[in-house]
Amino acid sequence: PVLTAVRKGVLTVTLNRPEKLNAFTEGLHLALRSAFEAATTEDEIRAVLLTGAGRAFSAGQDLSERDMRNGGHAPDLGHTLETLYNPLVRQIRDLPKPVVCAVNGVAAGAGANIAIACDIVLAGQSARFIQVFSKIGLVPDSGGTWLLPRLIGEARAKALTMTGMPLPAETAADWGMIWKCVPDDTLLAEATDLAESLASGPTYGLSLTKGLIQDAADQTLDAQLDAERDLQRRAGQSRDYKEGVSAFLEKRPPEFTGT
Ligand code: LHQ
Repeated sequence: PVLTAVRKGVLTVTLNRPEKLNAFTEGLHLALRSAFEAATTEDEIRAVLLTGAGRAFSAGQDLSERDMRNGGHAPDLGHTLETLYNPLVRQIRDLPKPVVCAVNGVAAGAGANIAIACDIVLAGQSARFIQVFSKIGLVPDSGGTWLLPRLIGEARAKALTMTGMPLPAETAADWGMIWKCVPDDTLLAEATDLAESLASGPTYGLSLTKGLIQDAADQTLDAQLDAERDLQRRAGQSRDYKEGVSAFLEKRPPEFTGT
């Protein structure tokens, strides 16, 4: 259910159930989990690109696994979140490497919130983000209730989640919910270029930056100033900092190693 390939330091992870709009099954979750585990442990991987095969990014949870007709019992969705969705969101946020997401079509439900959990999100012009949960009586999950108000503010977050109205990629970019909206036919090339350029960048410093920005959401300015002091001290000891300054002074492109 997931395709993976490593090239130029980028692990590309493609959700691959196109006939079901890349809806999440347990099998897809477990394959994704292995891919992110590899991204965590393998030094040659310095950035991740997440995208979907076919015309959708992901339609969220596969609802055919949730059929309660004919007397089927209501499943424990808390368990599903605890064991499958929450670990995935944590893997994306905790990975000390940049995660780029190329949203190639509709991103609905958990599909939308997993997309926006990534560090830099590009979407094709035809993509739409749908907080579809309210259509089936659920609450937004996969971090959506935390991320959305921070990205777009409470007013827009409440309206999107309570109406389930599709948000076009261009508006998502205007609102600051994603990094940018690009033509469909250049999306993958642009996202790949970005991921490759991050992968050849000072990835140790980028990982510290990712952590600082994420932690800021629930820190005071005072605490954040202290954290910047501590992490800048560490970044200042890196080979990449030395290389970056040397390359600048020697008027040549830097060769970063991520150390
Ligand atoms: C699907 C799905 C799908 C199965 C399209 N499942 N087959 C977390 C924890 C635990 C449990 C509950 O949920 C969660 C979080 C969630 O993600 S809840 C939200 C679940 N997702 C949805 O409710 C979205 C359902 N899908 C849709 O509303 C539409 O398919 C969208 C708006 C995504 C796309 O619409 P269209 O472009 O018109 O495509 P389509 O509806 O024709 O779908 C194409 C095929 O994909 C179709 O199969 P078929 O065999 O008839 O061709 C759909 O049945 C299938 N599909 N989403 N979630």
